[in-house]
Amino acid sequence: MVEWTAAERSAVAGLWGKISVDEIGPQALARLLIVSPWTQRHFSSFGNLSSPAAIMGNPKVAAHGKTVMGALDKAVKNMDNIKGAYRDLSVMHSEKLHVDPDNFRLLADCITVCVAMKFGPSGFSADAQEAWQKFLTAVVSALGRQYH
Ligand code: HEG
Repeated sequence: MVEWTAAERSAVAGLWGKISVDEIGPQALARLLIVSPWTQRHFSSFGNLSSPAAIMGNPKVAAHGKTVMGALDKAVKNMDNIKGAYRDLSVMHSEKLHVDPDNFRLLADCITVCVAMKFGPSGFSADAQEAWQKFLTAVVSALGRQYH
């Protein structure tokens, strides 16, 4: 189980309270599909992903980005049992969707980049980044659990 300091808990909760899932979710998923194009293979039913502009303007990418980002709320609310909170999601990604677990880390990094661009040096201090990346690492690990 991950241990959290009071400062880390408050940094994660504070950042999460400021994040718009509807803004950052679509940006982060679009960024993943552009920066790591092999991830597009999971989204062949989403229509046009032929260029960065197409990906950023694709409504199915935007909708799924909101779904994925919205799922982080469960981890924020269960910081002491993120593995338990994501048990079913891990099984689904492993056994049904066959997503390579390396891709969870890549998406987490895209989320961090988008959060950093949004809040800048004052809102996303090094302290806040430390707590946030620790949080996302726990999320990535929990999602990867079914693969271990
Ligand atoms: Mg996944 C579905 C969360 C990374 C590919 N993902 C979902 C769903 C959630 C979710 C909540 C909907 C579950 C449901 O319908 O019951 N995904 C989620 C998180 C993260 C993640 C929290 C990492 C932070 N997903 C991820 C990555 C890929 C991927 C990296 C592929 C590169 N997810 C994927 C696909 C689906 C979901 C293909 C099904 C989409 C659909 O058919 O609508």
